[in-house]
Amino acid sequence: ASPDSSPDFAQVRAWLQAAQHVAVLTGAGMSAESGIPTFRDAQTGLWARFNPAELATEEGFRAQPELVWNWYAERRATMAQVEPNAGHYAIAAYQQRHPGRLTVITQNVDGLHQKAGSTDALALHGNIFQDRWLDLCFHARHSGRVCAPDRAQADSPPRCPDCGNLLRPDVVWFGEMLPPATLHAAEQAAQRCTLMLVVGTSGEVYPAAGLAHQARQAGAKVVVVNPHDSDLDGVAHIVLRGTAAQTLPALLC
Ligand code: BJW
Repeated sequence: ASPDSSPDFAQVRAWLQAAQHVAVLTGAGMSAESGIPTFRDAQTGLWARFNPAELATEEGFRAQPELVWNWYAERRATMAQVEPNAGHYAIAAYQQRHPGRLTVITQNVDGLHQKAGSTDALALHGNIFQDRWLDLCFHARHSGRVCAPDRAQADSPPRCPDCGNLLRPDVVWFGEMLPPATLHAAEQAAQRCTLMLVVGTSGEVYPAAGLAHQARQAGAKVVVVNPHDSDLDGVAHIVLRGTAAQTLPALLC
């Protein structure tokens, strides 16, 4: 039988129809069918081939800025070429049909929800297409002007020509705080939603995964959409075993 005809699927459709507010928490699996690799899938995940301590921490960047900068430049180039999939579009279309009813909370840095039309997506782990200073820029602080980074060296992070400060990708690495206002808005959405869909995340990374626990504790129905087991299956009332691009269009139509 097709998953759309299962009783579980019908139950989730009924919850969606009755929902006053829906939160959708997404992870890397949301963008897998757009062609972006996940982090922790066994064969294809980035952490199967690359070391997160080296590439996704501030210490790693300070130790090998060129290596980390180039790894992000490659991923940025891949992400700039891909398109949202049917799952991203289904969420955005639902938001258009029901203004104010659905909040997207994403761990993804790829901007695909935004590209699909979900303009107010809460990006918990930042945006790979933006950079920021690694340290408070001495030059910018003293001149009162925004410093123009020197981008002459294509293979290394742009530097402040005066104080040597480096640009880094504006993403959240391990051990770093999430952007406080974004996390606060996500926590509010988790606590006020009556239904949370948890799509394409292993649920291994906190505080993002904690939002599903918060939603459940506040009384929301929690539904996991994932083709494989995840750490948040136990938090869910219903687990739909399917992919984002297949399941969400049928669910949110
Ligand atoms: C499909 C599919 C399809 C496949 N359809 N599904 C012990 C030691 C050290 C640290 C900690 C610790 N315990 C807790 C911590 C904290 C740490 C953490 O949680 N670590 C755990 C891993 C143990 N968290 C942090 O450090 C966070 N910050 C923090 O806690 O700050 C506290 C603080 C307070 C005060 C001062 C300072 C700090 C920050 C976490 C940042 C995570 N960053 C990354 C990189 C972002 C930039 C980049 O892209 O490079 O974020 S790591 C990576 O993991 C990325 C993701 O957003 C995040 C989550 O991964 P996600 O999205 O769940 O992907 P996967 O691959 O894990 O799962 C994919 C899923 O999709 C799978 O389930 C598949 O089955 C499924 N799937 N195809 C639907 N088609």
